[in-house]
Amino acid sequence: MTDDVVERARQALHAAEHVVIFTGAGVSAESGVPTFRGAGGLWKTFRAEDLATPEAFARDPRLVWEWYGWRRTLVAACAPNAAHEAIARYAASRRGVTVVTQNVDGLHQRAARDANASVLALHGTLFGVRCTGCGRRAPHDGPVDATSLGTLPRCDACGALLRPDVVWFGETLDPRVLDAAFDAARSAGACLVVGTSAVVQPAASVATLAARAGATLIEVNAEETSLSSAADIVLRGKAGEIVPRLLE
Ligand code: BV8
Ligand code: ZN
Repeated sequence: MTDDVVERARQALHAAEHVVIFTGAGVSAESGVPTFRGAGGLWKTFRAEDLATPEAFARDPRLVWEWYGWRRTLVAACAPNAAHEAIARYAASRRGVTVVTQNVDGLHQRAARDANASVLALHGTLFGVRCTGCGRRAPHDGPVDATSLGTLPRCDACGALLRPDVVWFGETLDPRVLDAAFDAARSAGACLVVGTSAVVQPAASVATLAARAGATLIEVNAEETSLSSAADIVLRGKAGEIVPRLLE
């Protein structure tokens, strides 16, 4: 990747009145959080059908909680990397920047807390629960005892099982969060897509909607993706190295 391409991307971002930054698991890879697809990805070892669907939870909530508890502990030991930090500083330092993430690891939010910027999390959070009975949501970041059905977390209000506050396959996304992301995409002059294979819908439409609305599409990814051919500028490499060069 030449300085010239980086400069072109910097200029496209600078010229845009509205910028959408759309991220996936690859932005957190250098923090030590496993991605989903590709080498070392979670879906190489685990089946989404067994762990990340409402049917899986109905069948075996203990197994699902065990897996989410493991991921929570893993992510809690990770810290935001140079890409999360550069994105948070950039979003806090200029108007018209919307950060949209598919990640449930909270690392953008942890970086943004220091930089005082907000994040649209399309797929929810590992560090929250939702009641399967009354629908109440609450932060929940402690360890989960998944030794048996009886030890799983339950709702204080109605006694029903609590579930991780993430969006599983076959579930609809929170319409307010999705609409806010789509609105930002439609008005973006530039869309920076970082570390996503862009195969999960409707999330991936953030990038395609922005491109269709005329935004310059900039992809930062270690590998080629389904989006690469549609991108105006492709920056091949690690998010933690490229993103700070683009945004600072
Ligand atoms: C829905 C959250 C409506 C919880 C996740 C066929 C066609 C189109 C769609 C479908 C279809 N069949 C089924 C569907 C729908 C389905 C879907 O899209 N499936 C795909 C897989 C085909 N979508 C849904 O079910 C969605 N809901 O459609 O609702 C509906 C409802 C009912 C009835 C009818 C309709 C809900 C989807 C939500 C799924 N939830 N998980 C959890 O995490 O436990 S998805 C999962 O994938 C992740 O959470 C993540 O958010 C998401 C996206 O993955 P990526 O972030 O892109 O990660 P990935 O590993 O794939 O890629 C990493 C990238 O990083 C790679 O490109 C790699 O090269 C790069 N990289 C690695 N290291 C670095 C790097 N880049 C830079 N630097 C590095 N260092
Ligand atoms: Zn309840």
